[in-house]
Amino acid sequence: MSQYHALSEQEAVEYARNIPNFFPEGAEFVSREIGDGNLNLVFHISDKVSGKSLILKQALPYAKVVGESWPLTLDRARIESEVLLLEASLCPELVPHVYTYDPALALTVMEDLSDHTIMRRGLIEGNRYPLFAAHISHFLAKTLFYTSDLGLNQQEKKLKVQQFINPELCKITEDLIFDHPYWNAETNNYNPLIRKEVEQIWQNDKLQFEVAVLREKFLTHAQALLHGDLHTGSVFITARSTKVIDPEFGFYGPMGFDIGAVIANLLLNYAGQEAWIADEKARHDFREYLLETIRDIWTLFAEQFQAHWTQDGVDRLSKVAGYREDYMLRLLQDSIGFAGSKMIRRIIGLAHVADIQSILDLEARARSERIALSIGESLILLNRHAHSIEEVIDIAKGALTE
Ligand code: SR1
Ligand code: MG
Repeated sequence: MSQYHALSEQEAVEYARNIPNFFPEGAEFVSREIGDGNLNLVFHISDKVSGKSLILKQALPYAKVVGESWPLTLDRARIESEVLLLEASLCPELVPHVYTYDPALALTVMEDLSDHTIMRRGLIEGNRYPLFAAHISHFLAKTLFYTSDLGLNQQEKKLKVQQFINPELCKITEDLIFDHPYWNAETNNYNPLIRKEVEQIWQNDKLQFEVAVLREKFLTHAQALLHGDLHTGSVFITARSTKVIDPEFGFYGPMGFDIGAVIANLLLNYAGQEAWIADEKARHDFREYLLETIRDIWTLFAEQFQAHWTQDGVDRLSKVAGYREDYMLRLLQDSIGFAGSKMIRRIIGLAHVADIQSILDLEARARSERIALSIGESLILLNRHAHSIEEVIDIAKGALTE
């Protein structure tokens, strides 16, 4: 890593110019640093003449959201590029194409998806994505089944656990999702108008117990290769296409963590719509669309995951009577619990989501935050007792009437 330094825009252009067989001779480059995430530099490089373009994504040796005082491993760039390649072997149409990875600069060269929109932004604007449920359930079923002990030889799986060991990024999740939001931690960042609700969460022993159980699963349950940060900011989307990006938090963990992340982020948007859609009927309809999407995601995921199980299950014991049904129920319960914890962290913890944070009026924002906290809390308390995705829908509807 001795060659490593953060690229300037000019250096990014020079780097792109030297990528073999991509840009033609005489290219006229335009470069923009477009990284708006918490951790990395992202350069969009295009050639005005040919119209060709690509993305250079470079990991910084610290968390950009906090600054140089929070050092962070560059190995996450390797993890991200290797997860993307593995995902591409399972569902190539759902991830960006990786052209090359440069370990010395912790830099990945990948397909430009600027004809897509970041899904979080699209949802805030009230756009609907009718194919998303089909696409994301396909992504989840494929990536989770075929990297687990169900779909992969168990010795091979253990080597993958080793390949994707990601302690530093997991530590961020362990702290920011499962620990800090539940006490008066310095990293927390919440709207002063919801202080009462936040303190109630800090004093809720039943809730804290469930969070401890979820955290234990996150720490110990190496079930499948996860994306690890599958929120709607990690999805590029159009009406016809879905691309899952940014798997730098990838590691072997509990499957429900990825499924729960998708559900949580749709519900955070559901809560934020309090402020975005003024007309009551239109707001109700959009929220119904979000709930329908959640129902479809779980139903389609469960169908496809079980079809993979029946067709490609490698483990004799996975055919034991009742095991598959029991596994699917535990998966649903985990997904619900993780969804709840992912909602609460976005309201109380360090990193928020634009669906709610960009509501400028603090009173209006607090209304959305209370809805999100109420749903998150109910999902966590429900998790180990849940039997159906319908219970999630009922909780979300109920939170509007409190
Ligand atoms: C310090 S990183 C904060 C958050 O950004 C990422 O997207 C993850 O969700 C992480 O928890
Ligand atoms: Mg990210």
